[in-house]
Amino acid sequence: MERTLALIKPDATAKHLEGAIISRIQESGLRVVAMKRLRLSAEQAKAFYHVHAERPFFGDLVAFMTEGPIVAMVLEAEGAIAKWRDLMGPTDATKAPKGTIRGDFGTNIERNACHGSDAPETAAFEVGFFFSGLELSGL
Ligand code: 3AN
Repeated sequence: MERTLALIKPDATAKHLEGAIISRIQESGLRVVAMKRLRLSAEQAKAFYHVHAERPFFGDLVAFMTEGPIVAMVLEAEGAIAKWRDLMGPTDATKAPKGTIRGDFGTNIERNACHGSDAPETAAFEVGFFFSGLELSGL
């Protein structure tokens, strides 16, 4: 069984899309094993996205990710990382097909409704960023 981190981003929580997105996750066969709602500080958002620190969009990304609450989840399934990325669709919501979460609920490459880990190493870092071992045991 594989685990991945999913975030419902501030654009989606502002539009009250949490329920719709969680329904799609559950209908796809991904199991929600942990979940919390929180608002990131700028320091926390910078730490989460540290790999993008040198990119020109970093400041905008941190401002966006801190503008409102997010929902963080750990999803579990065989091939959970790829499964969740398929369900989200491509990063740029303007290019994401209808039927994907970003295609249906996102606005552009930045305001794209959700996040998912892109590899096992990033999933391990990202799950550990939001959830403790205690929160992830016995689920
Ligand atoms: P993904 O989240 O699909 O793995 P990444 O890792 O390439 O995409 O990018 C991380 C986040 O940075 C994206 N979710 C997106 O919100 C933002 N981002 C990526 N590229 C751009 C860009 N050119 N302009 C603005 N934001 C971007």
